[in-house]
Amino acid sequence: MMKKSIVILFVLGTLVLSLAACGGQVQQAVEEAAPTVQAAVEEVAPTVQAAVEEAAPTVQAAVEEAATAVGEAAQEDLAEGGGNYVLVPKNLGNPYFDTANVGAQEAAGELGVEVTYQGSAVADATEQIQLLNSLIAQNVDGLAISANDADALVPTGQEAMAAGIPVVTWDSAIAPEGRNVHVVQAESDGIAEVQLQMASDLAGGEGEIAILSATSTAPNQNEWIALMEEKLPDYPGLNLVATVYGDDEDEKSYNEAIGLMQTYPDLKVIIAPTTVGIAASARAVQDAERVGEVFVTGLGTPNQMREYVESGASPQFALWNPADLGYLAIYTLNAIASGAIAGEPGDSYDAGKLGSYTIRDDGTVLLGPPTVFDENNINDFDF
Ligand code: RAM
Repeated sequence: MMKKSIVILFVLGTLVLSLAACGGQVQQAVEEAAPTVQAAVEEVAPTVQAAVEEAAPTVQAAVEEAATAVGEAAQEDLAEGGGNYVLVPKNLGNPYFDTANVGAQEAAGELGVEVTYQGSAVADATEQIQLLNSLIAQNVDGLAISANDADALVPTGQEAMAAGIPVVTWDSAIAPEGRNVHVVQAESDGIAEVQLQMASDLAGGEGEIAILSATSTAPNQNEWIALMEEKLPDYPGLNLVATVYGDDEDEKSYNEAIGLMQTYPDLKVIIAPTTVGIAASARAVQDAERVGEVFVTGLGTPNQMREYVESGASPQFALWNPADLGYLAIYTLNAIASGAIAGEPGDSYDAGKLGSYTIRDDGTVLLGPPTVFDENNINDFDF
């Protein structure tokens, strides 16, 4: 409509100018012609519009075809190697995540893809979201994330997936709607059970226990703690007196452990379901000269815990192999990013030395059962 008016105005304007030049006779001719010109323009307009409308689907189809071709080419590229993925831990400076990165790099080498390891200094959801936003803007080929918050990261995960960037979580999950697949280190139920069992053994079946966790928003620890609370009635002699948070920072965890021993003088066991918390707690027990009275257990890496197994501060703890977890996360991400699988329940794919995996009905993949470490086997492990 706008265009039509402009054309009419232009034509009339030209005629008015000509009028001024040519005088009254011409003016009359023009005035007579004007309605005819306008009618002609109005007559043509629908035809032009119809032609544009007719062409639109063809143009759109061509655009869609081109986009698909680009997408397929990108997938072929990834299948041939060259994918640019990012392994995002909860935070940097944690040997557990560093070991996961060792496994991720091994997978990258085998797959011929690139994996960079990027995280924030502290285990914090806001900082993690900022990092992820910048990785999405860089249009990386895939993200493998250990999440600092299950719900806060959902919009970010959705944004990545909408941009065609697959999201695999591992270790600590984003809620299902914010990721494609979650790689579970071991059944949560089993992780909760083994920690209570170890605590009960160390306490001789009865006494006060406390939990020293990572951050208060950590999806993995919160799930394990909820399951431990649920199972606690199976251990009627154990009395859970407190749950505190060391934020996966060594010093804060150490101070929280000292605080627990001061507040609860009869405390028998600290369960730390975090590799940072368990090592800091064991050190605190040693420094407080409470070895043999207060025992530390939970989830730790053999290399960090060896000296505390020897000293008796932490005779027993559990974990899976974080290197295998990082390795499996990258194989899973590459299977989706390369188009080998859609990432749906029932999809199977190969994960190199770990064998074949199938996505379960709940959209997760399971690495395997945890290992319990003590003085008998700790020297068989080096991570
Ligand atoms: C810490 C982290 C990690 C957790 C391990 C057990 O390294 O909190 O998420 O899985 O502990």
